[in-house]
Amino acid sequence: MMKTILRWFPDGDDSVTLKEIRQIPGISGVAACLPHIPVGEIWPLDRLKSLRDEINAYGLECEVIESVNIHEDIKKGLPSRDRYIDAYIATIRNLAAIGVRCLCYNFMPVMDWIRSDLAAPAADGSTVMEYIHDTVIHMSPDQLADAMSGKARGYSLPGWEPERIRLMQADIEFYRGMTQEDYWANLKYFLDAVVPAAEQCGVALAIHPDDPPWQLFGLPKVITNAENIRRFLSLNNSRYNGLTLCSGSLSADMDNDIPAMIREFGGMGRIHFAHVRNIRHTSPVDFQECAHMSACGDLDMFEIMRAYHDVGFDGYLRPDHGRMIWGEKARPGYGLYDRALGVQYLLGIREALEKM
Ligand SMILES: [Mn+2]
Repeated sequence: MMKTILRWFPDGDDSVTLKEIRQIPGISGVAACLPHIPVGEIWPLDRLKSLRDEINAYGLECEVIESVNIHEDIKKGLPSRDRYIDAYIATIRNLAAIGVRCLCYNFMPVMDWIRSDLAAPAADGSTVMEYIHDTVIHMSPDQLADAMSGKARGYSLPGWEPERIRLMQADIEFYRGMTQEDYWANLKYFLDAVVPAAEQCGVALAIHPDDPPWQLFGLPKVITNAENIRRFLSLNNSRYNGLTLCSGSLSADMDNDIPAMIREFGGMGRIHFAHVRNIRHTSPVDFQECAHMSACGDLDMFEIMRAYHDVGFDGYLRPDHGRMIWGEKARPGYGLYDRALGVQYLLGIREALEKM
C-alpha cells in the first residue's frame, strides 16, 4: 500500500508545523531528518526516539528519513572511509530501532543539488527555484554557495552546510584526479558494506538522483539516466539497494522518460520513494520549477501516477518542491501552500486511477 508523506524539518528549522501537515488530507507521515548532526557521526538513538515521538504525537508516522548524508571520504575512497561506513551502518540500525523503513540519500560529490536562483520570479507572481546553466558554470564555489544560501531565509539548506562550502574548492581539485570509473567503484564499495546491514534490519536504501543530472565543474555524476540507474542497481542486486525516483531532478535532462523509468525500475520493486514534481524548461539546459499540475510544466503527471499505479508501487510518495505563493515565508521549495495543493492534485489522480 503506497503511503503519501511530506518532507519536514525538526528543531524549529521549518516554518511548516506538524499541526499544519496533519490537516492536509491523505498524509500519513513525514520524511524527517536530524539536520544538525555533523556528517559522518552516528545519529543518536535518544534523539531519534524523541523525533519519532514528536511526529507520532500529531498522528503522523516517521517511517522515512531524508537524508543521512554520506561523508566525502567515502565518495573519495579514502582509507578513512571504513570508519564512516561503520558509523553509517550504526545510524541505519538506530533508524530501524525507531521504526524507519526507508532511507533517502544521495551520492553527489562536493555539492548537493544546484540552482542559480532560489527565488526567481515566475509569470504568475510567485517565486520559484530556477536553474540557468550558463550562470551556474560561470560561478565560483563562493558565488554558488552565496546563491544557494543567500535566499534560504535563515533556514539550513540540506546539502549546503557551511562546513561543506568551506572545503568546496579543495574538493573540486581532488576529484579532477579521479575517473568516473573510480567513482563507481567507491559507490559499489559503500553499497556492498552497507546494503547487507540495511537488509538485515529492514531499512530500504533509496538513492536520490543527481540534480541536475549532468556533469558540472568536472565532478563525477552517476545517477543521471536509465542506463546509469541500471548499472547502479546491478552493483548490488539486493532489493534494499533501491531508488528515490525524483521526477523533477531526472527530467531536467529532456532525454529522460520518467514514466518509462518508473515502469522499468518500479516493476523490479526497486523504487522505494517517489518524489513527484514538475518543471518547465526554458531551454534544453535551463528550467524553472513550477506547480505540480501537468498543464504548468513539461511533465505529464497523469502518466507518472499511472506508471506508479500500474507497477503496484507500495513505497512512499511525496510532493516535491513547490512555488512560494500567497505571501508565505518558508524554506525555498518547502512552503506549506503549494505542496499542499500539489499533493491534493496527485491524490486526486490516484483516486481516479484506482476507480477507473
Ligand atoms: Mn527530489
